[in-house]
Amino acid sequence: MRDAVTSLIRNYDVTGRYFDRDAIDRLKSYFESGTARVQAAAIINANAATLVKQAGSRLFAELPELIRPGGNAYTTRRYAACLRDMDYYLRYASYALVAGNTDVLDERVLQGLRETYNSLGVPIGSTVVGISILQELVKEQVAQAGITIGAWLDEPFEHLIQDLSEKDV
Ligand SMILES: CCC1=C(C)/C(=C/C2=NC(=C\c3[nH]c(/C=C4\NC(=O)[C@H](C)[C@H]4CC)c(C)c3CCC(=O)O)/C(CCC(=O)O)=C2C)NC1=O
Repeated sequence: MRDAVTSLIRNYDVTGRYFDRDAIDRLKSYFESGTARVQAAAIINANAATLVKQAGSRLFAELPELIRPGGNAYTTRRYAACLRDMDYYLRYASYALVAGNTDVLDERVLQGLRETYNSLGVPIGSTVVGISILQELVKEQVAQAGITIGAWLDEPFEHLIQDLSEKDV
């Protein structure tokens, strides 16, 4: 598992280079957004249960067929599994935010996920909608706390969405 710093070191060490201007700029930007990243993670931690619950309600309001007979989140077991998955996305996104790197998402969340979802008939498009709702709620909450939000806050969510949305070749 890598973070912004270890991944940069790895890239430069492979070719035996000192950090150049580009590397220094990246490091600066990571450290400059550092406090905000940690504050955002703290807000997520403190509100995780509510965020997941709200995102679920909004998702099922937007796509009510999911919780109707024949829908993938129909029955209490599958409804709970869906909210649990949303909770996984939120928790791992908070790790990636602090790490400033999406490696943890690739390693712990996305590996094999599409195959699992496909074999269980979990609709990936609807999952992506759920993740974007989480993203919006997190942004609202973090902005409300007076933290200046930036692309760094979107990054983990966009990464999950992009990876899940990739079409099979
Ligand atoms: C930490 C990394 C990690 C992830 C991401 C993860 C996902 C994950 N979600 C699963 C199931 C599931 N996931 C969903 C999710 C949904 N259904 C919908 O209609 C919605 C669109 C969506 C919620 C947003 C559902 C309903 C199931 C149960 C499917 C079934 O058993 O029929 C399963 C199958 C095993 C199980 O039920 O626990 C896995 C492995 N597990 C992990 O360990």
